Amino acid sequence: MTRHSFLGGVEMGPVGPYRRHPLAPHQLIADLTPTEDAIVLAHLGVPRLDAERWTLRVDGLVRQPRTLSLPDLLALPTREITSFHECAGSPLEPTVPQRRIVNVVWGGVPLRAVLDAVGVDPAARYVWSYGADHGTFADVEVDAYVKDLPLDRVADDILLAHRINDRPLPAEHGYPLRLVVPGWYGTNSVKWLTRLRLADRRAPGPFTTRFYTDPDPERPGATRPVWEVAPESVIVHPAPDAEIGDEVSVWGRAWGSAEIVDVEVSTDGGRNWQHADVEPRREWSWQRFTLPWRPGRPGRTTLVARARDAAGAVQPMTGARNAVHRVPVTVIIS
Ligand SMILES: Nc1nc2c(c(=O)[nH]1)N[C@H]1C(S)=C(S)[C@@H](COP(=O)(O)O)O[C@H]1N2
Ligand SMILES: [Mo]
Repeated sequence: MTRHSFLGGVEMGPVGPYRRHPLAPHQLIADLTPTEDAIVLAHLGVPRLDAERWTLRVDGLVRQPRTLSLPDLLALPTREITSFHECAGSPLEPTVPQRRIVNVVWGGVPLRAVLDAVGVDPAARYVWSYGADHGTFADVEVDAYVKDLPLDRVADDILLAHRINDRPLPAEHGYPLRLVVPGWYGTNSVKWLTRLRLADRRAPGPFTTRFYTDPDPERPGATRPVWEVAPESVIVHPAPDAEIGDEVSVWGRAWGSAEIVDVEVSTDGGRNWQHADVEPRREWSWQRFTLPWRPGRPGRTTLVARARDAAGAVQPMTGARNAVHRVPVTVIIS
């Protein structure tokens, strides 16, 4: 990989006070997650960037390479996108569900506008995105966090975001500018962007070739990148170990790259299933599902939810990052 030298020595800081536990599923009460409750993931630490010195370089297979300042970018038309934002979990344990999920409003410049301004060469097929952060992850030396994105995914919803929930990005979320790829796992939304490079192939480097690659179910022995979010759901209410009376409204959140068209809820640990009511998707927002439940008999039981997306994919019961969420409860009937 080419050395990432144009920024000079970027100072890296710890994740600091922002290294906190994500909200548990039963805490996902707000439709829009406040920024102070949003997940923060940083493999290499948090670079503290000086916006006055910061620039975004756009080069590679383009007609007119450009270097943009923050005022240049802020002068372009912006748009807002509400989207779920989920971490794929540790790339070292890719099948362990973490359920680090929030729903936020991003504000920024559509990537498309910047690509149109530089003129993309017809030979280009990918956008490589470089973060300013560097360091060591899992014993691998990293010059810069780099991810790639196929050009055919670049629609108007992909943002060079400078705002989250109506405020400038805090350092932890990528100040001054980050990529946001709505509907894809968070790992693809490169923070602290310094460079976009158009290329005719996928990016080399540990975060595209070694980490964040899954076995490809359609091609035995091959891998595929951790891009699209598999269908998933969590039960928000009732909370784990709640005591349930005669009637309760079981509800939760469901999301995925493809719209969720069905959520089934089991109130007996996964033996029998009932269709919940699922609200349609707005933009890339998570979708609420609801099932009224009148428990028939008292005692301990486990609630389970499983989502199905428009492409027909269903959440697996175990063994995957999007495996079903289970909530043990006690039914008390007087
Ligand atoms: N430059 C850079 N971008 C990054 C990362 C990183 O370590 N470095 N982590 C990624 C991961 S794994 C996730 S889940 C999201 C998290 O974004 P957030 O911290 O703003 O919630 O950022 C992604 N972008
Ligand atoms: Mo992540």
